[in-house]
Amino acid sequence: MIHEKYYELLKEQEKFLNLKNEEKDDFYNGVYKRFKYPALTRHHVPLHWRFDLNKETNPYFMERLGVNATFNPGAIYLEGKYYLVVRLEGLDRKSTFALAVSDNGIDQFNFIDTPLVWEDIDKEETNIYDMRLVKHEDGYIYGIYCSEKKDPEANEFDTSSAVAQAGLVRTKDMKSWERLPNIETPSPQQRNVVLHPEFVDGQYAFYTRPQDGFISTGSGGGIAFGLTKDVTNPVIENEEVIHGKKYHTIYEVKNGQGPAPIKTEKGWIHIAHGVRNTAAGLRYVLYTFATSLEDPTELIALPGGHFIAPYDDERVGDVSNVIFCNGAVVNEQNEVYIYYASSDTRIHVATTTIDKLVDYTFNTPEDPYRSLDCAKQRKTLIEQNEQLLNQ
Ligand code: M1P
Repeated sequence: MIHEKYYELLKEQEKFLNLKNEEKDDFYNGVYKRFKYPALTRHHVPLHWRFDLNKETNPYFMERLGVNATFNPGAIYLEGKYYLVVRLEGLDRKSTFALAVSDNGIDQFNFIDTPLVWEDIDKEETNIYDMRLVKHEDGYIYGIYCSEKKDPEANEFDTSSAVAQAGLVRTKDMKSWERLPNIETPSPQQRNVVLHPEFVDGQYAFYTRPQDGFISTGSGGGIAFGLTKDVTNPVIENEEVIHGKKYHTIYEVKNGQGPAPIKTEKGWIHIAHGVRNTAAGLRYVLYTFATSLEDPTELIALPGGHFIAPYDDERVGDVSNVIFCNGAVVNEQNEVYIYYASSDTRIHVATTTIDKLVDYTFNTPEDPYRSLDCAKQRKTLIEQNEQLLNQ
């Protein structure tokens, strides 16, 4: 028999799930729109994913498998619908992947089926997270994610050190997933590995992030590029850094590719995250850059500063002061939906268009890297505007 509390909570949740999202009216930058409410939170998770509904086995209607957070989703636009593969973190800290879908991409996301599972090829793999979904020209949809295990080299008292590698799965229908071997690279650790959607020189191309520590990138860091002939045995022999970390920038400590780059007439537009240190800990923001259509390792535009940073309530969460993005989609109207998570807790959407993203990426001034040069840069803008205003 189903517990009566279920129907009471379900009614409330249905009201919440039907809420319409609205553009934030106190934010304007001309680049993208922000929305009043997060697009997806842990409150979207179906009740029957969290509670045992049976009154006999759960007389107090206790939450048996709670959800701590829903964040860092991979995204894909298929047949007019917006799909997210959400990082769904249980109360036990383990992340799983769960599929949610919406008709309009900004609200009413519904979780469907059950959390994703596939062949378990590595019993040491403990945590999985941050999937990038990429529709490749070979016809498959690939999911590249972080596959984490306890560091086998750690001493017996060290129960925190971990090794991160790039896990790889693929599907054609978003239902059955084929697990491929982890991607091998010359680096001891990898996170933020992303597949380029097209073949490059007849090979599969990946963005990687060489790192020799789990949190700190150590001697590695930067967004790198590497090729492999065989995606079913993915070995990348060379990683070439195409955008590195740099002193006194928003990517001073580390950076990482976000979703797969978006192809435009002017170049591949990348959304990436940059990390800097502060007295309050690491600060994660998003930035964009462009690479050449002829040579995807050639950087051709790099706006200065951040593209999206934590704003208002987004600043606070499980890991505060973090904006992270591993999912963005483009629909038939060339509208771009950027799914970003705030503070490792909930998912938001920002919307823009291809034209605006190109304008932003190619026409925003570069970071002059020195304060006095920044002052001169702003002085020039002010003087040009004053001339115009005084005409
Ligand atoms: O906590 C912030 C982010 O930290 C990691 O990102 P990076 O590898 O660039 O440091 C990831 O664990 C990410 O999931 C998380 O949001």
